[in-house]
Amino acid sequence: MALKIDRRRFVLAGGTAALAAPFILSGKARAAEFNYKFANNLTTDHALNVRVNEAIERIREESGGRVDIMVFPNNQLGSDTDTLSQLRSGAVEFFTLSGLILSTLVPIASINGIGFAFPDYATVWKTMDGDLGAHVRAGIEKSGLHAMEKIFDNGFRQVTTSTKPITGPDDLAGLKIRVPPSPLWTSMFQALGSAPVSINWNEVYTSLQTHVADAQENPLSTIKIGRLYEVQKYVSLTNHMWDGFWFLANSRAWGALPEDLQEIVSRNINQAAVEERADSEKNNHSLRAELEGLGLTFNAPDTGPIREKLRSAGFYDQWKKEYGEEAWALLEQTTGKLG
Ligand code: X2X
Repeated sequence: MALKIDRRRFVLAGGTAALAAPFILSGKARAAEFNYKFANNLTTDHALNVRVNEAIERIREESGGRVDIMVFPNNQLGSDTDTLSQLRSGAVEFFTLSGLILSTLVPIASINGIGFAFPDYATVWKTMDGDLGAHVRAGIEKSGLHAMEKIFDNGFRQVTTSTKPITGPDDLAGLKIRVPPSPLWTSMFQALGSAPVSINWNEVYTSLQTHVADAQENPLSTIKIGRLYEVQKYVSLTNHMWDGFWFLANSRAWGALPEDLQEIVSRNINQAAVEERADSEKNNHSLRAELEGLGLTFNAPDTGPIREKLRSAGFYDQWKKEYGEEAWALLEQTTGKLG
């Protein structure tokens, strides 16, 4: 506050510079004590960016201008893999990342991506806001990163292709499908007999356009913001996996914030996550019609045989071993028996 008044006096004393006063006083121009960067892979119109931007405004106000967070959306600072390195080194202070991609650093973080684990959003939030989520966050904490309590929604993932609709496991066999860089994703589509290729999100559009891959899988909202309807023809509603974004901080940068500022930041970011989840669920109702209008053809296959294929390929047994009995039990606590 004191800083604000001093600056005003200074500016007003400057004669013609008084005209610039309103701009100089605006939050953005004020030099904050903590200037942090937040990177993410989504366009500015995605609900995550909309809600986090609102949170950043509240953080600026509630902290009296001490914390200012600058947003770098749409992989402006590099691919997800590159940005994760920047987060670890402290070149970026905040980053939202899929737990499955984070698993390259924190293996347990991919556990929510187990095929067909969640029947609905209610079960997702019960799990991720409950014991399993806490277990994953404890793992993240040990890796030099800090995760906010509430995970943001990416969504239930659906398969798109340029070649044919997926009606059952036979259509997945041999399919050149792009998956994000993560052992769980590759393992799952290998178990389904597909030919998965690991590609970061910022190269997905081009890889589909040039047929490096014929297919990919993502939630409808992400298919829309990535304009994938321009390079894909079919959407098959497989709901094969739920994926979310952890809001991560570099631990040193997080630790540098005094406790009162940590409280302001985490409360507001967690609020943004809860709001974004609601936006996302609401948007899902209209997205199918919207994407049909943009030229995509939808089908809803019986997913039982796809799930059976995963089971018989030993997918569930293998990943239960990877994560260990304790974590698997935490997952099944809310989802019921898997595999
Ligand atoms: O890379 C993807 O497909 C995306 C955008 O869904 C994630 O961030 C995991």
